[in-house]
Amino acid sequence: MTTGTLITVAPTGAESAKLEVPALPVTLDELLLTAKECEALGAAVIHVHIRDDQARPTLDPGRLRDTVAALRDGTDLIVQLSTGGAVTDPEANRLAVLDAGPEMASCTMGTVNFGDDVFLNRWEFIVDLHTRMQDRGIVPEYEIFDLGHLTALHRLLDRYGLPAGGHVHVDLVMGVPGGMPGSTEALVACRQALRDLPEGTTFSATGIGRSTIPVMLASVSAGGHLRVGMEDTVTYAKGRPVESNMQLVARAVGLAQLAQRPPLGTRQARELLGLAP
Ligand code: KMH
Ligand code: ZN
Repeated sequence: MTTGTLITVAPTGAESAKLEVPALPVTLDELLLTAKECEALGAAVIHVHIRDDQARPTLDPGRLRDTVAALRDGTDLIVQLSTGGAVTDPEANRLAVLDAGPEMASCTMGTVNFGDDVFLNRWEFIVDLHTRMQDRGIVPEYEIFDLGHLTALHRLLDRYGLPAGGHVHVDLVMGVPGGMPGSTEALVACRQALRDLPEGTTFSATGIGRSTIPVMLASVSAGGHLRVGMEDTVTYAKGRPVESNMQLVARAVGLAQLAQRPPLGTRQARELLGLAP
């Protein structure tokens, strides 16, 4: 059993509109302030999507580089750029995210229906992302939207080898309409499947929308870690919009402490994930 809890904050995402969710951090200043406050509360990793001047999702290379630099200068958080982007982003732009030189990047392990859209992740694209990250020493977080994505990860590691740093970390993204449900049963099924992956593989989990709390509870009780944030959850409780990402991180910290697995600091988190100190 892991002794501490890795808390990842995913503050923005690509799906919510600033007009509908005014508390969403969309400018670099808003993102940086959020990052600093979440780090002070106990987050160790930040999963980053950025927006343009109109608050629309973008993968603009210059903005990505500036964002990585600002987060690196202003915090000690592990910066994990999203290569998932928005469902409309072309593969070439998603691959180019790696040029911004983050410590970590996401790598989604398969295609999934995503509400009314399709989040496309072809096998060749996954291989490309994985091997480019190996070449550049970027540590992936494998995003798992369905049980079969873990089978794909097994195949990927078998054929192309371990990621940079040698440690395998996956994030279970549960409760997406079209993906696996955000239930204890589904989390336990994933945890069983993790046994086929290299020894020491770790997992975090996040539940979209109303599966947020059941997934947090299931993950902590199963020895997993936590991802929280307004990318995944904009309602704190029935009828109560989320006020800030900090509110979600504070709740996760409280749960981790209750479970006697307090939040990992950034140094411990780097050690866990196989990142350079
Ligand atoms: N925005 C979703 C289509 C990731 O960041 O890697 C994909 C996503 C996964 O959020
Ligand atoms: Zn994301």
